[in-house]
Order: sequence, then C-alpha cells, then structure tokens
Amino acid sequence: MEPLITNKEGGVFFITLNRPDFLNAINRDLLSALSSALHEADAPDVRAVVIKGMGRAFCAGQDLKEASAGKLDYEKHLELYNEVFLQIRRLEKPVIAGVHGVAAGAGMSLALAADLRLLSYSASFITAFARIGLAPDTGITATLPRLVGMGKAFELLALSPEINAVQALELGLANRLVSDDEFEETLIRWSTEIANGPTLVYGLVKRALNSNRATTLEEAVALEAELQGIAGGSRDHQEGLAAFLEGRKPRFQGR
Ligand code: LHQ
Repeated sequence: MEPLITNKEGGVFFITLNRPDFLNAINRDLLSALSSALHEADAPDVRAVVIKGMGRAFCAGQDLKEASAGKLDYEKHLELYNEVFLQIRRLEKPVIAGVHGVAAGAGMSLALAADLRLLSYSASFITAFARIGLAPDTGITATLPRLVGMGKAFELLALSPEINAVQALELGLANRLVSDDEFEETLIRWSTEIANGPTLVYGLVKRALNSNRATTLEEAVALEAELQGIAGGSRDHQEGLAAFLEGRKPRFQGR
C-alpha cells in the first residue's frame, strides 16, 4: 500500500497520509513521499494544499516501531522532518490541515505547520514527545507558542495532556470545528474557496508572518512595505480594484 496518496481537484492539491492501520504513523517511506508531494505542490496551478489522514486519525507521529528497531540516528533523522516542516512554511500558498481523530507528536507538529486547521469533533491533539522521554521537534517549538502563548505551550509540551477538539478551538489551535459528518465536504468546499482567493497575497501574508526579521517596529513596517510593493503590482490587485469599482465579485488568479 502506498504510504501517501495525492490528488488534485481544481486548484487544490490534496495530500492524504495513508497508513491507517498505524494511525498514519510516519516512517521513512511516508516522510520522503511527503517531501516529494510538497515539491509537487509547488507547481503554479496549485493554489492551496490540504494535508489529511486516512482512516480514524490524522497522524500518530513518528513510527515508534521503526524508532525502537534501534536503527534511527535521531539527530540525522530529524533533518528529514525539518525539511518537511520548512517546505510547508516556505510554500507561499495556503496549507490547510484537515484534522479528524488524533494528531500526536510529529503529527501534531505537522498540523501546526499548516496555515489553517479544520477540525472535526473527533479531533484531538497530544504533544506526546515528553510522554516517551523526547524533546519537542518538527517545528512545534516555533509554532505552538505563537498560537497559544508561552505558558500554555510549556504546559502542553511538558505535561502532554490530551486536548479535545473544543479545547483546541478555544486555545487557538483550530480555525474551524465541524461535525464528523460535515468534515470531508467542508474541507473540500473551504479549500476550494481559498484556492479561488487572492492566493498571491495569501503567500505574502505567510512570508510576512514567517519572518523573524521583523524584530522591531521599524523592521516590521519596512517588510510590510516591501511585500505591499509586490502585491500592489499584481494582477489580482488590479482585479480587486476593478471588481470593487464595478460592484462585482473579483475573479482572482493568484498572480
Ligand atoms: C503506532 C503509533 C506510532 C507506530 C499508534 N508508531 N504505531 C520521534 C523519534 C525520532 C525522531 C523523530 O521524531 C520523533 C517525534 C515523535 O513523533 S515522538 C511521538 C511519537 N508518537 C507517540 O508517542 C504516539 C504513540 N501512540 C499513542 O500514544 C496512541 O496510539 C494514540 C494516543 C495516538 C492513539 O491511541 P488509540 O486510539 O488507543 O490507538 P492505539 O494505540 O490502539 O493505536 C492503533 C494502532 O496504531 C496500534 O497498532 P495495533 O497493531 O496494536 O492495532 C498502534 O500500535 C499503532 N500506532 N501510534 N506512533
């Protein structure tokens, strides 16, 4: 069975983790397939990316059977995880994690690397690292405190409580929460809507939020001006202005 399935519908590139018998735990094959899929997602006709899991979970993190076989050099292995994390963050188009069932360890890191999270009521998050005596990885120390603040991030990373879907929404770990029945349809509808939006600007929003250069107010406004220079020269901005003046809905193309 392929560890990962991809398909494209309209401008949306769907990436489905496909090891349902192991709650989509990540082994080497899945990790490298994920990296290849994210390369593919860089194509100009892809305007939004969805990452989701097959079966009853989003992803249970590193495959612990592979880890316990004793052949993994963790520091070296993390280079592969880090590459995937950076691919998601550097992809200048919206990445949506569709989380139903559990997202644990590096599976939670993966969900938090995305720009938006749609959850179903069956979703839950467990950082899980400390539970098995590991430090947090795959970018979660950069994403989690930005979403929930330092104090909560420490609690979640150190004490590893299970966070249910409602708690996740309250904490800011979810953008939207829907019933299990509505989940698939909402994921398709929402990602398609997003893919039809001004995706060039979405990419610039991502670049600005990613930036660690903006450490002072002066740097923040300078970066905003640089990015606005790019957006201001785009076709989508022309279309947005025209649509406003003509009193109609804009038809964005992502360029
Ligand atoms: C699994 C896994 C799994 C293999 C469920 N692996 N089979 C670490 C090391 C090195 C470098 C890179 O980075 C990392 C980062 C990490 O990701 S560390 C954190 C790793 N993940 C975990 O510690 C979570 C382990 N899993 C669990 O705690 C539970 O399975 C959860 C709470 C996720 C779900 O519990 P249940 O709903 O009760 O399901 P289950 O435990 O019965 O699992 C179903 C099957 O999936 C079962 O197999 P079986 O053959 O018995 O049906 C599990 O063995 C398998 N599975 N997680 N990570």
